[in-house]
Amino acid sequence: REKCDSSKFQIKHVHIAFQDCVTKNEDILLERYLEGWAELQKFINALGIIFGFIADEVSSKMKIISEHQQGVHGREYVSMQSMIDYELANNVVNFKELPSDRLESGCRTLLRLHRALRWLQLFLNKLRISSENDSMSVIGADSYHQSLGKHHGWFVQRAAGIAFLALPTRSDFLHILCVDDSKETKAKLWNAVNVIGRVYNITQHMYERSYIANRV
Ligand code: 1PZ
Repeated sequence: REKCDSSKFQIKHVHIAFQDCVTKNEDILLERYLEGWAELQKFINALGIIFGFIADEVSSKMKIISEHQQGVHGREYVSMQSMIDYELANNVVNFKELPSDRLESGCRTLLRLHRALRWLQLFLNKLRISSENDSMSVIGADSYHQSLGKHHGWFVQRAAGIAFLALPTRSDFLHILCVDDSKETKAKLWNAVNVIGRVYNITQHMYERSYIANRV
């Protein structure tokens, strides 16, 4: 087995990025938020090629947001609130899919990542309270049905179901996470769950205030 080194995934990096993306007045800085996702992608990649379609989906959503950031209205895409305000004021929020030559809105795209973050929060918490013989597939699927799965059609749900079945055993999973089965790990997971939960809640409130949290 390979040793964990700093070039690889570290739960600490996820924690730091999602912690730092929150500003004093409870806005979210998109660049740091995307860095948190970039770190999560390393983890998805470490799980193996079966999870490639999930990594690709995360990449494509991240790419849309960074294209907005690099576009002519890039200044409006510094924080989540500025993005929402700009897109609503200019009537460019879309929730249906667009023709391929047009960029999906930032609000629509971020909502997908936001819902996936809720899955991660539930998942890490279930992992934290799990014990040696618990199945990662069950933990993953249960978290999914309580969150992200509610927003997916049957085809994506089936694909996700297959991905969960391919998750490694709990001890291999902890190894890929670069942690061991200890009290210290449970504390790290608890901290990550809380930081992710905070980002999730702030985002959710921002979307609710703008009446776009329940759009499809
Ligand atoms: C640990 C790895 C297992 C994670 C499994 C989580 C469940 C993943 C199911 C992902 C299916 C991806 C296929 C494409 C789905 C898209 O249809 C939707 C809606 O986007 P639209 O089609 O409306 O443009 N995309 C999403 O919902 C974004 C999902 C991202 C999933 C990321 C989960 C990874 C979490 C981090 C893991 C460390």
